[in-house]
Amino acid sequence: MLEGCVDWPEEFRERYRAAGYWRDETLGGLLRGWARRHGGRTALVAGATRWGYAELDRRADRLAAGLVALGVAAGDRVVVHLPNRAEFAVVCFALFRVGALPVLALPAHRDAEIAHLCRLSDAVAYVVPDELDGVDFRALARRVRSEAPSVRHVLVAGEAAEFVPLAEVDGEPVALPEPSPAEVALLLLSGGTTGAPKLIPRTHRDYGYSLRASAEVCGLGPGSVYLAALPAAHAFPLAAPGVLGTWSAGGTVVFATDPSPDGAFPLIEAERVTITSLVPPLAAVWAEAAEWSDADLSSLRLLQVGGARLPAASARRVPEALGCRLQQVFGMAEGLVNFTRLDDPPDVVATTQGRPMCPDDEVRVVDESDAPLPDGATGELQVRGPCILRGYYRDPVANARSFTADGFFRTGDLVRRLPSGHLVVEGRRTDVVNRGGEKVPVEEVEHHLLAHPAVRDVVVVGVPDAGLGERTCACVIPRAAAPTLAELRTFLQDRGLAAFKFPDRLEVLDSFPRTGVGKVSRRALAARFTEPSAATG
Ligand code: J2J
Repeated sequence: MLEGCVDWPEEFRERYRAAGYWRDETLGGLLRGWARRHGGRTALVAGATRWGYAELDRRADRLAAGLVALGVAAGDRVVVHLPNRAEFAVVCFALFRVGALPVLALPAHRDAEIAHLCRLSDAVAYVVPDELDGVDFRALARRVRSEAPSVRHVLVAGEAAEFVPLAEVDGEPVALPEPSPAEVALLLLSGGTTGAPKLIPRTHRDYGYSLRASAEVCGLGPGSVYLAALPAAHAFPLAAPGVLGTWSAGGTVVFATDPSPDGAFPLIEAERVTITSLVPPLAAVWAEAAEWSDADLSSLRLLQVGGARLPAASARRVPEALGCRLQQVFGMAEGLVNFTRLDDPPDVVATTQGRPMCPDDEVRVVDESDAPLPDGATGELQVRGPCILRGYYRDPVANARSFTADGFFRTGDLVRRLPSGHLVVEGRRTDVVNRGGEKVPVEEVEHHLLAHPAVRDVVVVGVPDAGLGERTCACVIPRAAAPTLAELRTFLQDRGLAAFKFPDRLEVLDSFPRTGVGKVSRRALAARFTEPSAATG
């Protein structure tokens, strides 16, 4: 296995192979099989682009040849920073075939996150669009390159300036050695952990199983049309079952670049979309828009909602407004995915976040000292299974904290398990604010804010928000004159942090409440600011 990764112990590898979860397959090889089986069917619709499976397969081979000619080799890491465009799919599959690993950055990430990812992974290449939402990604690439010397190539989808145009990375397909199915295929970003993004190694065979099983749970088939409304680089729209699961079932993927009703509804109507996945705030916006929109959404069969807790009232209203079924999905890039099932009673779908995808996912709910709790009691969720990582990439310190001695992953989520095995998410233990599905690691934000000259000390906490579930509040002890919220946001923007991490609110304090052992009490601070305040802005 790739250096810096932790493999499953032999006993578990045997078990997962014997049970048929893990197969001798690679992600690049899967596309070959899909192209053989569904060659003429439409795999991908993205803007004016409409490719069949055979076309996607052919393009992946040509790009793989071009990458090899550039010097990209098996085991290399490549930071892929592309929005929902056709190139996203071709780049990923070309890399899978080379045996190089895409590191999937989110479109919202900026200098701070990208430089961190490039350095952490020693990326040899960085793939960007020319521009997106008014941001020049070539300028971003120039800055990142100056901080991450390992990046030898910047590949640009579109106008490349001094860099390499992605369209010219092309060659006659060459025979490449097939990577081992046990090898790491890609590195996903962790959303749920403290501090800067961590990298999650996913192997060909564990990801292959995950997307196939997700597609089965969701009843996908060749008639399924999946709308990728959320960024495809995120684990939920990528493979739960998302883009890859839809292809494993022979269906069609439609890429949206704008997930709002204005962007998505016309695509649903035009392409007869049958399934999509959303975060809760977006689902609420869609439900509201469906009341006045005259777009024909009647093809929609299943709406998956996940990434953050969906309030039960929304869970009842959303499917009715959109005229489809709801499925709650509680997943994590670390591998566990829970789904409510298509035959679960409506009440279970409305009030739980589903049960684990795999029959051999081992789930336990524990108290503060890791002692197992009975069903119905709330505690931390710990999991082990065929798709669940055994260690973050190159992070022994985080690994010592995040895994138990017997290999269970400490999710940091506080849940309650029902006798049926369904889980109800009650909160989080780790310091991440879940801002409507976008995960804000508060320590990372605090670290940046502490560099502001007017900030003596700062704690960022989550406060309840009707729309997002939670939003961030920066509690600042100033040096002299207090900074304004706008100043802090501009400061973080200048430091190249993704905009969703900017604080939504500012509270200026003289001191922080402390716990009995003298640590700042985040809980007491958050409780203090659960009501809106006039002091923002
Ligand atoms: C409450 N909290 C949830 C839910 C995720 C499928 C779906 C989502 C993700 C994802 C994913 C939640 N209710 N329904 O990777 O494959 C919070 C939990 C979790 C963290 C993981 C997938 N669904 N969460 O959101 O890695 O706190 O993955 O630990 O981004 O999101 O975040 P992330």
